[in-house]
Amino acid sequence: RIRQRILTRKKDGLIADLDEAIQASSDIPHKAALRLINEVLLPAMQEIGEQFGRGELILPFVLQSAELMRAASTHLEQYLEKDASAAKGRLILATVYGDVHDIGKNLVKTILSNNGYDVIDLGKQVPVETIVRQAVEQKADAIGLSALLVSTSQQMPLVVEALQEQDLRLPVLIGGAAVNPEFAERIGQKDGRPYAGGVYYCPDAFAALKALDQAKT
Ligand code: B1M
Repeated sequence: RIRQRILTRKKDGLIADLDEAIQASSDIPHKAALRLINEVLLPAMQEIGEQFGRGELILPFVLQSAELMRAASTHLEQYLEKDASAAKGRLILATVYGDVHDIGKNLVKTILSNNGYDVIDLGKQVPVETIVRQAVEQKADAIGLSALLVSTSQQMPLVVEALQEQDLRLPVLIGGAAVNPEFAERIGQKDGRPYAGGVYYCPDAFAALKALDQAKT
């Protein structure tokens, strides 16, 4: 039912259905909420993307489904366990310049914040200079970038270059439909010189958590 609501843009009853699914699940609420995100909401958005790609869906409909997805993940946040230990580190997070896609970024923020990281979310369409300046001013331990368009993913190497030029060594986490491990490897070096902070490709929000834990050790 929840999947159908996302696909057909039926908001009424969505929140009640989410609560019902959590209560009816044999899993604990935290696990049930994660399963809803990973096994229902994300595949539904994937399906929307495929329909849009095939020309079967117009853009305003994609936007409506995206709004439902946002409302659902915001509602599920209350069920996700919070790691109450002292902050493990600070991350500057942004969707790159020219790119308005922020659903994935917001999910990354939710998962990392709930797992002990202090996340400073700069929002979407954020210019390279703002990202680097904020990272310095906020004394960040890492930078997280999201890009869903092939064109806007080209902002990512610019961030790495700017960090390299200032001799900053912050790990850079990248994610979004426009990037892959090869891209991360490519932008992680310039003229054969590897970027000291490292560039980590993250296929999903949990990979971002793993990469941050890994970068700390
Ligand atoms: Co757009 N769009 N869109 N869109 N849109 C895509 C990305 C597209 C693949 C659709 C398609 O053609 N099949 C295509 C890109 C083509 C390309 O470049 N190869 C596309 C296009 C073309 C466009 C426009 C140009 C359309 C137009 O205007 N003609 C336009 C661009 C606007 C712009 O940015 N300048 C546009 C606009 C929009 C909407 C505004 C309508 C809406 C965005 C609403 C919003 O975000 N507030 C939208 C949507 C919803 C999509 C699709 C359908 C879904 C994206 C999404 O939210 N997925 C998308 C199709 C697709 O991706 N399959 C598409 C759910 C989200 C949870 O997944 O963001 O991938 P995702 O995040 C994942 C992982 O990637 C990862 O974790 C998340 C899961 O845990 N992740 C990270 C992401 N960032 C991370 C960062 C990390 C770690 C992991 O560390 C920091």
